[in-house]
Amino acid sequence: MQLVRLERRGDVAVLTIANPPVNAIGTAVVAGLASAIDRFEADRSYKALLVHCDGSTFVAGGDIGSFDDPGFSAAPFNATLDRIETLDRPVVASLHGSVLGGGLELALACHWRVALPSTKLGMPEVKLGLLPGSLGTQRLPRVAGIKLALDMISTGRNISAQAAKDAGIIDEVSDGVPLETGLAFAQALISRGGAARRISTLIIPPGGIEADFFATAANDARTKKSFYPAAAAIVQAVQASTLPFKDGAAVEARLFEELRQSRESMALRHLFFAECEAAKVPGLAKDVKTRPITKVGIVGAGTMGGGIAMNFANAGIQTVLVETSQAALERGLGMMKGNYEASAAKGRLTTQQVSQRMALLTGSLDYAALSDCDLVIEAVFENMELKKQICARLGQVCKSGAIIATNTSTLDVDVLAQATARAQDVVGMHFFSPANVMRLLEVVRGAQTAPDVLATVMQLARKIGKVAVVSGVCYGFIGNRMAEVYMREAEFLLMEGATPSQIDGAVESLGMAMGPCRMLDMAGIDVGAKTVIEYGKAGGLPPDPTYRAVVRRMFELGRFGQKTGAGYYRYEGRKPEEDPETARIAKELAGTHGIAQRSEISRQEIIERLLYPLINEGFKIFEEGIAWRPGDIDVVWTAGYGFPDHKGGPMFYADSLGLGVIADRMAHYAATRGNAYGYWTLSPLLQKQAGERKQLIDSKAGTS
Ligand code: T1G
Repeated sequence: MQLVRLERRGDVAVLTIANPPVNAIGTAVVAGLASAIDRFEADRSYKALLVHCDGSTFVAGGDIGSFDDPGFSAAPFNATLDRIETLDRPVVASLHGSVLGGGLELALACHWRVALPSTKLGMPEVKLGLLPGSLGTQRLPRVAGIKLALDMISTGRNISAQAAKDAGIIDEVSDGVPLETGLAFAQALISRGGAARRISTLIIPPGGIEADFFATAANDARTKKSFYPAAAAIVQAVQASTLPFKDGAAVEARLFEELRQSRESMALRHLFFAECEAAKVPGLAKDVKTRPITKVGIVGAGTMGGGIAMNFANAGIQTVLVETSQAALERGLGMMKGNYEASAAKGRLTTQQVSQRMALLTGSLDYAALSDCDLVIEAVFENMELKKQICARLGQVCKSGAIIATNTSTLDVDVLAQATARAQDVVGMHFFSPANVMRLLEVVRGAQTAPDVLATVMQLARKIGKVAVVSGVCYGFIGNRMAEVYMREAEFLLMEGATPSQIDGAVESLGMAMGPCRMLDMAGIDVGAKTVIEYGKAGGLPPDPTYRAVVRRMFELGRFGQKTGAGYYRYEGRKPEEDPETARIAKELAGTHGIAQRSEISRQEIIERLLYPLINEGFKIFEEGIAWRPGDIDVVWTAGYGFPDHKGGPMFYADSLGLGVIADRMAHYAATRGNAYGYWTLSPLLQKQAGERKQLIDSKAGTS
């Protein structure tokens, strides 16, 4: 199929890019553009050139995959943009869909721009650790002003067609078919003798902004986004738009190339594709028929049930919550209303939207209210017996073909599926608290989960704005199973004399959003303790009396974290303060269990003991086929647990550290701390890859 066509429509040459699925600009498209421009230049019978795209969107950016090519260069595309801009007859871009990155840069090199009302425009390169590398940092400020340009490029946010018109980025918003609206605009231009307009010739008026504007922006980038080199580079590149165009272009080119080769950008580009891959279910045909979901039921209107319900109301799906008492039901509905009203107070929702969403949320004390739901999710607290009873009732009450989902965070989905007596309809949907905010959704496929159930839930996840990752059945699935070993070492370190802030500070210095102690204090030490206790009942705990001794002691003492004002930290409101009581508890436990305390525990040791077992567990999860791809594990930990995305997630980070380093340090801790319970035993895959000096990405392990 021809990626770029040039066809005649009267005295307008129509250049069509057809490179599904998003018309990304790669070398072949650039070559097609160049030859189309050659033909347009040679044929003087054309009075104007119209640039548009086939498919669902105008160009949505440069081909991200091509940025890893050693020989990549933005120069050919940039030279083509210069040719377009210097054409001596008017060039019109007709825009639709998501006009992003290189797509918007292509549009800005044209002389005129018309867009459908639903068009979104943006420069999201910063989300990939990059900056616009095809003159976007030079043209956008010239046409939209420095401030809006810097805001759009620094945040990567999209703007609407109307906002783009108001800002002078596009010339007209008109509904219809992009080809026809573009042709109409071009023909009108020809008949009124419209000229070519070249943004690169515009001069940014000096003095148009505060004298310290860029200095402030640069300082903000350096202090608030210190893990993201693109933030400061973007300020420099946009500031260079105040120079002559060619000089600014040279600054942009240098900075783009530096960022393209940065570890941070490689990590973020890896995550972009990992998120796309995570949505795919190996072996499942793309066109498998999904089950319609028009009404959802939630059992339990507590923190999780209410948060889960809000996701569906936000997507316009009717949702009924079932509780055991009117008081609990009203508490749940009231909490949701309060959340919406808080969003409205911040201007994120209108009062009308609050009412619309609340109208979609109803409550009942009777399971019969679930009988017409297409999907029912149980979201009661983590107790296997209770969940089995509820699943058995749902197996009876839910209509034929309804999907039954459990929000369990660690329990065996297959056991719950059996309890329903319709295991083929059952799947795990593990939301992360707060469920209406956290993007991650672990979709747990049971042994008998029907393929169309999996496909339906994966499709529904996108609709409610979640990043879904499929997990097999094991204790804690992907995220919590890895978090378990991470918390294990955190608590050993506490008993050995490290403080919560030393432990949290160590991993937060790498970019973790929140260290283990603050994380569990927020999620609730009682929640953490109960999962450990349940796991013990299921026979899953190592026969190690010191295992998670701290969280169990905290639970006994009623120190549940933020919710009780004390946990690993003491809380004045939400602010964590070191609590001498925690050190006393840890010291007492150390004494009970004969654990030697140390006054000095290095930051490096804390980082290694927290992250290397976590990575090792990720290797096991991959080689056992619990996760289909290492990237799935990276998505879980960056979208659900605050692992730094500029490090690409734990598995990408392992490869960048070097598997040999991890293997050596695991062996060191096995030797110095003892390995009676296998805490430091390497996964066979990690052992193999490290031994062969290979990376994880070189392995073909795991099962599809
Ligand atoms: N390059 C390569 N592949 C891309 C791509 C891109 N820019 N955008 C999407 N895809 C693939 C994606 O991997 C998936 O593939 C399929 O398209 C559908 O994507 C030069 C340097 C456009 C809003 O960052 O935000 O331009 O899995 O499932 O939900 O200076 O894709 O099907 O095989 O996400 O409808 C800037 C990234 C690049 C836009 C559509 N542009 N893409 O969402 O589909 S850098 C971006 C998106 C740049 C210039 C700089 C979204 C979308 P597969 P999808 P969607």
